[in-house]
Amino acid sequence: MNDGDGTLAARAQDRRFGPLGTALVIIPTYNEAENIKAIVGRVRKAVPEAHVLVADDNSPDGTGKLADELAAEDGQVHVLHRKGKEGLGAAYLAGFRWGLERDYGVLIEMDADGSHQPEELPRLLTALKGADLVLGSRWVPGGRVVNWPRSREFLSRGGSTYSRLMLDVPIRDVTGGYRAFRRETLEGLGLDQVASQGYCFQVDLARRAVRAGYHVVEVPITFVERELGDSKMSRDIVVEALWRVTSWGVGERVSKLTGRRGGTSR
Ligand SMILES: Nc1nc2c(ncn2[C@@H]2O[C@H](COP(=O)(O)OP(=O)(O)OP(=O)(O)O)[C@@H](O)[C@H]2O)c(=O)[nH]1
Ligand SMILES: [Mg+2]
Repeated sequence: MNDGDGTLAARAQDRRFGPLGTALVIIPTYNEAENIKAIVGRVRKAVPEAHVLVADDNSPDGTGKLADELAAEDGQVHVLHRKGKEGLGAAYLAGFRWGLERDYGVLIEMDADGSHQPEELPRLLTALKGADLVLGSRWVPGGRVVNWPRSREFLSRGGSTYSRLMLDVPIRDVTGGYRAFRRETLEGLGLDQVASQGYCFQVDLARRAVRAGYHVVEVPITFVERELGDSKMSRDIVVEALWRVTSWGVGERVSKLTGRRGGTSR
């Protein structure tokens, strides 16, 4: 027997996965006043038993206050107010910590701008019954993007392919941010060592999950480009992703050559 994908998949099939427990949908926000009410309403309708946590970085447009209004009306909606803009990765880490301190069995990542459709969440949760981590994927058969310019698709596909080859992770959409984690998976990833902020935050978590031997499953999604509000995508985010992925990849190759163990360094 080899140690390749086939063997890992067979091992996962033999494994028993426990019940899922209550899900917490974490939605990081920075200036999403135009989107927040609609997205929370859609999540509550699509998966009524799930809770929602809005992790807001003190958005100048008052997103946090709108989220407070939603929370006042609905006991399953919660708000984590953070002091200022620190990036998507830091907001998710704070949201994960909040959820892990409580009794949630599943922690979900979802953007506020409607790109990740809450109506697809039941499919992700069904897949998680037989997995440790489920990734909503644009780049597996059946997955697609709606209303993206060619340039953006090129960047995203290229970024995923580069990361997959550089880091040797068998994942088609490694930068995507629509994901469902079992609590135990997050607990096993070493979140305290995660320093990544933007897109590479997602790459970092995915490679940690693969390295740790978790069963990661990609489920096709239809990703819809935001219609309202402004993108927080920036050149800095792309540059951070590029240099971190490159340095992880080079670091791992050097470790292999020198016989030392690599994998989760910053
Ligand atoms: N709390 C917090 N949320 C953030 C921050 N940066 C981005 N977000 C949120 O993270 C999610 C993804 O950001 P987007 O601006 O949509 O990034 P994107 O999807 O790559 O860009 P678009 O395709 O233009 O939408 C959204 O819900 C943002 O509000 C941040 O610094 N702090
Ligand atoms: Mg977006």
